[in-house]
Amino acid sequence: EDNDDGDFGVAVETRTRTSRPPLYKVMLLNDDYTPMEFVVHVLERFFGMTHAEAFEIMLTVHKKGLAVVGVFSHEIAETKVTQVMDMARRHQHPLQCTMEKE
Ligand code: NFA
Repeated sequence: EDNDDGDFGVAVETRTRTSRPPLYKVMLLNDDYTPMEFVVHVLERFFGMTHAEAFEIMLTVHKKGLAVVGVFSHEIAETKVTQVMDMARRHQHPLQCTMEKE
């Protein structure tokens, strides 16, 4: 028969680069009214820090105005921000927690 198309059928695989999902910095902001012990408690409770770690980060926020307290996926970061803001509101403290794409 006369229907050979000459294709040797060599497989060609092209590499596809897969990007990681973006990460978000969760930050705590200083204010003049939230008690230091409350901030330490929040950092222990929602960010899994030891008391010593939490105290150190709290002091950084107090002295520098803000600090990154963790880096997470978008959904986890949003949950952390909500947990901190709800806790602060329940205790009537003006503590602010925000997130920002890394
Ligand atoms: N600046 C607050 C105070 O002197 C403590 C504080 C630390 C508040 C970190 C917010 C964040 N009581």
